Amino acid sequence: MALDTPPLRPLWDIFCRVVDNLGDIGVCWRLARQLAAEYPVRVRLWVDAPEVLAPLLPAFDPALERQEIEGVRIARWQSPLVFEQVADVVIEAFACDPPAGYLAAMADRPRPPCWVNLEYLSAEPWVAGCHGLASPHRRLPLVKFFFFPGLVPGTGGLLREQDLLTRRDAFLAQEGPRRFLMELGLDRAPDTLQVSLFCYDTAPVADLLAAWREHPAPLLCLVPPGKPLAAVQKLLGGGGPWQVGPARLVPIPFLPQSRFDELLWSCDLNFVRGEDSFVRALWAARPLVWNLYPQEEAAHGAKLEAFLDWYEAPAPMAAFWRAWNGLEGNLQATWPGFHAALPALQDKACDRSARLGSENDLLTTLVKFCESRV
Ligand code: TRH
Repeated sequence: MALDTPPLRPLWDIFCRVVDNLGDIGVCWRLARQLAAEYPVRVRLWVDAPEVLAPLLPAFDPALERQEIEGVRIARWQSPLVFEQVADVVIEAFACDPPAGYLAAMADRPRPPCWVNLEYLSAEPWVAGCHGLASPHRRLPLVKFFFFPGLVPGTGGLLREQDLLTRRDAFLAQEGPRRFLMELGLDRAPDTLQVSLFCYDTAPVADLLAAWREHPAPLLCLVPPGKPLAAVQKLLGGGGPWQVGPARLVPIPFLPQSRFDELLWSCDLNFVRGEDSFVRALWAARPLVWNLYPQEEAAHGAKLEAFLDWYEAPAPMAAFWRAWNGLEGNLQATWPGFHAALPALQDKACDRSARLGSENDLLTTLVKFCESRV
């Protein structure tokens, strides 16, 4: 008797090209693992430089060309690409151009896959008008759809695991911040402002330290490796920890992506950058400072202003953010006003996280979008 073989679950392919830093693979891995964990689909993640994943995902073995972790089949995107079959849904992250051979195989399918270009996050008003637009391929019988993450209805939403906010609240309710610091061999006096500093080396860290030197109360600043630590070392020399007036700056190890949220949940103020850490800081419901990925002619300025508008940021926050991104003003002069606004910004952060949490997350939107197009 032929056993009823269950129908194969749909196959999703995610293509990721590592441009620089960690955000391309950071976003793609977060998307892939949530998709595999929460939806009845098979997930393959094709990465041109998979070794970049290793610090974010300790289980990853850079020596293997293919491996499966947390239900995601991770493969090196070689050229030419070796693939057994074309997926039902193809996610092209950040316009990374999937291989020509793969596109041709997509076109050969009786029903071409749903092909989505996952765009960078922006709060700019034009995003909602472009979200979901179709772009026919110039040569092949294929259509690519533009999918824009966003903060408002009518966009693709933000990546958010189903249990994220519950885990956050449980962490806070169970002394998580204290345990997190203890695991780092640290503790903090009750009136200490605890800060995480994840930024680019173009950020005006010297001005920040000058402001903190004059600060009237203790600060504890946790400095991840890479560009943030390099920026501090360039100014202070040596390997740290350092004491700058009342501010103690402590280098911390790079955390697996699955634990990065705990850093943000444990701090009173988070300096974040790029895209993925920025979104995680929004979910952390803590005051935040965003160091945007630098773009020519300060194009990142429009992205910053659009977000400040959406956030209804008070003037001291807007002034500090503009100075932190080299757009206008003196950072040292804007720190006292920004610091004084932190209690109100804590309430604002909770309100914005709750508002975003009431919207569909990005995967809910993306799966619905694709299901109606396969
Ligand atoms: O590293 P980034 O600057 O990546 C950037 C941005 O994504 C930008 O939009 C993109 O254009 C550019 O890459 C090419 O910042 P981002 O986006 O915050 O990514 C950092 C990732 O690293 C994020 O997934 C969080 C993770 N991370 C950890 O997992 N552990 C850590 O200890 C730290 C500091 C970061």
